[in-house]
Amino acid sequence: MRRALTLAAILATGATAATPATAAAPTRLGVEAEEFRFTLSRGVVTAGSALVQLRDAGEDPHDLVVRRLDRRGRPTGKVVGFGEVAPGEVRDKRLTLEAGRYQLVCTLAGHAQAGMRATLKVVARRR
Ligand SMILES: [Cu+2]
Repeated sequence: MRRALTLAAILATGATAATPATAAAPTRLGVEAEEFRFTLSRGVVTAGSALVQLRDAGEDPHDLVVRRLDRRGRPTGKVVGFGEVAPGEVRDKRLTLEAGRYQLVCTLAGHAQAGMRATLKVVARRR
């Protein structure tokens, strides 16, 4: 009986980790950088703590800057930079996201203009 309960607890924990809507679990967002685009693991995340993983899947260095956009699409508030990553490199950062829209850009010369920009939608957490 005790063994069954332990197993149930493990299964419940696993289910929690896989469900982004669960209160305690941070949202995970993967961002793959390559020439010349970002590929996001999802386009919409829930507000709150988010674990963002940048991976350079290309052949050149890239960086990632995340900034919140106001209603008119202008950058507002804090800017979060991941710094430059080399091909094959992975960098994690924990961000606190508010509901709204965020812009993701590579700030290396010419990269954003060539297509390294993406938009992330952040929706309010359900109560
Ligand atoms: Cu780039």
